[in-house]
Amino acid sequence: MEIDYSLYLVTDRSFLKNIDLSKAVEDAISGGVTLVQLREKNISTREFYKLALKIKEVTDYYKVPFIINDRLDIAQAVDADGVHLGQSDMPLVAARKILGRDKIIGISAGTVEEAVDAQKNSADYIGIGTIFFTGTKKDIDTPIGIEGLRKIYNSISIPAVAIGGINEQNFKDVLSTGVDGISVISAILGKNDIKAAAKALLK
Ligand code: TZP
Ligand code: MG
Repeated sequence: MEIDYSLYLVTDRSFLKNIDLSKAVEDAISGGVTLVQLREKNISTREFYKLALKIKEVTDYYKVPFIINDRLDIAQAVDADGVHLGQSDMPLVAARKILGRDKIIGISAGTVEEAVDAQKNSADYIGIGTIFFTGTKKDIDTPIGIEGLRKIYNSISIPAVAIGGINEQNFKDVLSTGVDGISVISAILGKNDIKAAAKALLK
């Protein structure tokens, strides 16, 4: 499967006002989002599973790849296209054994070493970050900035997206590094007009 990483939506229901996640994801896809990751940090396994099935109906309908954050079991149970794993999650080598070659595995990397290691161990793509300070993820040490992004991106040859504090003011600087796409939460889900927000970032 050839993946378009241009505009990668990561979900966070805490941003939504008067709209459920299915509708928000549908609006975002209508605006041009090319990839969707379901990210849930405080939810039971049963609720995560049910929500994943619901969101997958939307991504399947629009033929947009669907990625699950952290949970390989949920990804397998709903037959998602893949998982996204951080440095404290299931190790990539173990995850690959479980999921096989056909599923997408994305890895978060904040250093050259982490990115190179993920590439060596068969990651499909890297999520490079955190680029800028963001209120969305509180456990961030020091943002790596555009120069940090450039250095990491230049150390690998697999696709990569940048994440963390990316918005309509700074995304052009981010893309100037050559990175394959941007990954955002608040710049889309935090806006009243989700479709328009996605559209503005896509162009
Ligand atoms: N990983 C690194 S930063 C981040 C994640 C999930 C949050 C990105 O959210 P936003 O609102 O696009 O800054
Ligand atoms: Mg994780």
